[in-house]
Amino acid sequence: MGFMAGKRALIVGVASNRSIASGIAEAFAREGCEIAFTYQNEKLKSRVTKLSESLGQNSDLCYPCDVSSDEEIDAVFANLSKEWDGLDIIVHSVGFAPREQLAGGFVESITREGFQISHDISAYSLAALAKAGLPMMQGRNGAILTLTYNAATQVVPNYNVMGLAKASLESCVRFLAADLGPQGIRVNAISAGAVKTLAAAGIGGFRKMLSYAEKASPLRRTVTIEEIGNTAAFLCSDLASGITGETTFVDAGSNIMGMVFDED
Ligand code: NAD
Ligand code: 0WE
Repeated sequence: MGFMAGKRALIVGVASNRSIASGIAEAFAREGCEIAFTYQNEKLKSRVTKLSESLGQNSDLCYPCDVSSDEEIDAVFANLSKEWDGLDIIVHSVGFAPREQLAGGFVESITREGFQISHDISAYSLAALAKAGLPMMQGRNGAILTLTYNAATQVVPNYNVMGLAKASLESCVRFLAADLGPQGIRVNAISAGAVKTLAAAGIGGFRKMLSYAEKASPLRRTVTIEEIGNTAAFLCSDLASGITGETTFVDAGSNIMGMVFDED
């Protein structure tokens, strides 16, 4: 029996089979967790329902949810509560800034609108999902998990306003953890190393970033969505019952390095 047997999770953020959320879904299913999914828009619906089916899940439990809409967020839980009498886990694997925010200098690229959109979609949405999902999570050992990136605390060229949004997201994890802890709900983040997903594909110089990680990380490689998924399964299971408000790095050790020398 898997270590998540009897758990029910909602996973937000699958866009393809390379999504970090897909690696998380795979690990959850393997460990015996039942999974409901959301998809951002109709274009992504069939990919999400196919993943759900391939993991042996009930693909009727796939709901549309653009996290910029309170109505769509509320509808997810209204629909899910018709099928499930409770919810143990919410996974938030969503991040977005308008593309032009992620190129060039920080001062040059940042705009009021870019700031607002990136913080709304990438940070506020975690609090919004927690708020709307809370009634279904009462009276169980609940867990909420989000995905962040080290540029929340250390400057990474071109990540720009997304770094500010991830800093806000990580702070949100701590405030949620403190607020929801008395109700038995734990809230954590995984800070993942760079992985080639759809969100990364459009980024100029991303291949260079991956090859830098291969040289500069202690493990001399990048991480896989399977490794992130396994850590997510642990953090959302009762094995991690003493962990909340924490950001756990799954980055092949990259974040510990203060300086890196060229080996050749
Ligand atoms: P991805 O493109 O597969 O996933 C991003 C998801 O965000 C997609 O499913 C997309 O539909 C969703 N999304 C964007 N705007 C949305 C909206 N308005 N409403 C609902 N959903 C929306 O890419 P990914 O790399 O798997 O990203 C998942 C998370 O992991 C993000 O928070 C990202 O910042 C974080 N992360 C990624 C990396 C990396 O290198 N890929 C590293 C660290 C952290
Ligand atoms: O969080 C991310 C990606 C976030 C992201 C990606 C896109 C591409 C498409 C947010 N918004 C958008 N908007 C789009 O239009 N990562 C951690 C991956 C990533 O993105 C970078 C990185 C890394 C690493 C951008 C610049 C520098 C490094």
